Amino acid sequence: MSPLDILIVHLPIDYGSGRAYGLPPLGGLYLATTLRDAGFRARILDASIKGLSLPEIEGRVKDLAPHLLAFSVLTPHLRSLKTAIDHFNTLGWRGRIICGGPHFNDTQGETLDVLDIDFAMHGESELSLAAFVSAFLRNEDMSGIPNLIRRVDGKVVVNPPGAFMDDLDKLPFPDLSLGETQDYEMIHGRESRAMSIMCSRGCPYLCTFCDVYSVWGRKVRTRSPRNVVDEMRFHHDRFGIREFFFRDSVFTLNYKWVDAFLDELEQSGLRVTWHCNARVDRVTEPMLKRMKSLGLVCVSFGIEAGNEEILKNVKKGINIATIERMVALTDRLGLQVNGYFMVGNPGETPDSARQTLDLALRLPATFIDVGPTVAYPGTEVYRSAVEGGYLDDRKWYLRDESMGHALAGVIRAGNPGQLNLPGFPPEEQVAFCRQFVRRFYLRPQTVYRIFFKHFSWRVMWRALKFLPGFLRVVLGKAGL
Ligand code: B12
Ligand code: SF4
Repeated sequence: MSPLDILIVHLPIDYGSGRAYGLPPLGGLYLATTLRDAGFRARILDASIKGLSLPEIEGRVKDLAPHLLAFSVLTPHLRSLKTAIDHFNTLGWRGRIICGGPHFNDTQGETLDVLDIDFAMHGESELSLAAFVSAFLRNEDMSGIPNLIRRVDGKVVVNPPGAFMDDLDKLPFPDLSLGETQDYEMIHGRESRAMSIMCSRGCPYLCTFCDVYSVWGRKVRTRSPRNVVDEMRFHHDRFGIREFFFRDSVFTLNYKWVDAFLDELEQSGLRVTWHCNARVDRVTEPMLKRMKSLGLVCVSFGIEAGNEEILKNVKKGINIATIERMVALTDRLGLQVNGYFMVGNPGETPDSARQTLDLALRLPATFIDVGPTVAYPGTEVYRSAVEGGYLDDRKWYLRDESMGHALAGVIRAGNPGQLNLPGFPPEEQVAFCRQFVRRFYLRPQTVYRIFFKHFSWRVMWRALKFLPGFLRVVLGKAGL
């Protein structure tokens, strides 16, 4: 086999953690597919979903022998990224390394100072990475490549960003066959295989903890409904995928677009199951009903807090009455609700956190996802945490220690980027999150909702496999 031009790797946060449930990483897939279409030999290795160990990753890299190794990086991956880079450098790895992803959008050149790599990229990268790979392989000048971060004479130079792509229909359909990626499934999915999909990039809202704008900006760009349904058909026909999760920040943002999409989906005759993210103030009864009639099974709402003051502090733009009304409506229409909650935003106290838990217990939600607020660099919460002195170390993300993260929605460990709030320190926030998960899931209503109200053998089987690990984490026997 001839060597690859580039291998794009999504690293695990913890090496050797074993296979997890989850969906394909769209970042790496879009990049690899764009590069393939531009004539390069590109592949993707999702070491995150497989929870590979470093020697296993090394083995795959040696087999594929790419000229370029590309890592897709969220802030919590910095520790495993540094370990990987040191490892490959120690091995005398002769290829070059480039990194990109949300972390580099926030910190741009800074991280190059602590990582022994030559290249990184910030921002939307499909076109700029293709330009880079071409220049790299031909040994051409790189000064004009948008978004590139590199060293010139030992100094880090950040090239200016390129314009966002305005016609997202020009993106290729992310091609799963560029990885060993045929076995993705959601823990609460109805089918044996599922795919992530995105119809838009950008979000106009201002939630202070959110890092989405650093990659995509506030202006929303949207694919045409026909193009999205064509993509669904592509995954369906080529890989037998019948379940999709729309990862858009707010799938229901534009009511006209949603209508046009549903028209296309109806006309296509595709029989699929799907999930989406939405805001409680951007859904209506007729819309939810029609979405359900065309395969929607679960809506994930960003609820965040059960205290009006905290909702205001994070600029969420919703109130508790709307949350209660719309979650009840969604449930009444026979859809499942997944609620995203946070603990430890500015102003949070143990009392306000308890109000959030009370709200979660009151709502007819089937699933929740709760974690402590982490001040990702680039977000407003980061800036206010630095100003308010809530971060013990403003460069916490460069610290060589465990980055806590959620394990399938269950908080496993603390994170040095949590806010050290008066009267509510990070360890208590983590302990509270565990209690939150325990109180929500280990009660008859939730068991009924998950297993009996929407009965599925697949969900039952996955839950049984997942149960021992889940109990170990929520009962505090693993992680900390
Ligand atoms: C889907 C999603 C997930 C899924 C991932 C499933 C999967 N396999 O993809 C799940 C639920 C598992 C997840 C988990 C987490 N996520 Co998440 N997630 C998202 C979400 C909603 C969409 C990601 C996506 O698919 N984007 C679409 C693709 C096309 O964009 P992209 O990946 O950014 O890639 C583009 C560029 O970044 C760049 N790029 C990316 N990789 C590379 C690599 C190279 C070499 C180059 C040059 C460029 C480049 O080019 C790409 C194309 O333009 C984003 C928010 C958002 N709207 O982006 C948050 C987001 C990425 N997640 C975030 C976080 C914090 C997490 C968690 C840490 C949360 C937690 N506490 O547990 C975990 C980490 C899990 C892990 N093990 O890595 C943050 C990241 C913040 C940061 N600075 O790191 C985001 C931005 C949301 C937020 N909170 O603001 N997440
Ligand atoms: S949390 Fe959701 S609604 Fe708020 S800014 Fe981020 S993506 Fe937009």
